[in-house]
Amino acid sequence: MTNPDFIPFDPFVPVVSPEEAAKAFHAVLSQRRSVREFSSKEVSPETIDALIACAHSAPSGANKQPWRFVCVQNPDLKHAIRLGAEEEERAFYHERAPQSWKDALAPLGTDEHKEYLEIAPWLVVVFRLAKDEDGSQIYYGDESCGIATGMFLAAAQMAGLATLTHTPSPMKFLGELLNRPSNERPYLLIPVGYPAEGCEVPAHGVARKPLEEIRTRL
Ligand code: IYR
Repeated sequence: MTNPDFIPFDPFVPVVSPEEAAKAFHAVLSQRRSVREFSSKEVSPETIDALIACAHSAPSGANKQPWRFVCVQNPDLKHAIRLGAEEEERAFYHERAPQSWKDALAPLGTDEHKEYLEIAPWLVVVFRLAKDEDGSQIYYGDESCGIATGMFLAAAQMAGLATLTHTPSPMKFLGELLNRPSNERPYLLIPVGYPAEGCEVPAHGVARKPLEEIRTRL
């Protein structure tokens, strides 16, 4: 018997073959790079909303949709976020990070200075629900937020926008600065905008391990 709570599924059908469709998508995604030099060129709030709608289409454990996106455009708030992040990063680079981690980061040329947090037109801060608003449990919150965030990044790439997945650690200051409820945990800070003119990215980041190394066919 048909379940009355179910509706017919309306699958998306690409106009080209599955292989062609996937390769076309890969052609777009393969040009994505994490960017640390942003232009201050504006991006409309409607554009950011469209990216969030893409992220919000993600699957989640028990359809709990345990993500919240806080979109910061206000210069004073961006300044405060920069100061908070730089404080954490200073401690990271000068006290907390083991030498092996700093060595691994050396090719990126990163340090505690994060001026891009004020230059990018938007800082999209992703929060993960630790408990649902009604106090009920969240299932696979990390996985769900990871998938949604990946879809956000892919959508930004599709829109010709640059992003950075920034994780100042610990990120507790973000919940405080942005006045978030106690059931939310900061998950990721994503500056979104256009790359600065003449923006450079680490050469080594283009290289991907061969597919054969990361894929097993059985
Ligand atoms: N959060 C620091 C350090 C850092 C860590 C990783 I793992 C990176 O891939 C890049 C940076 C920073 O943003 O500088």
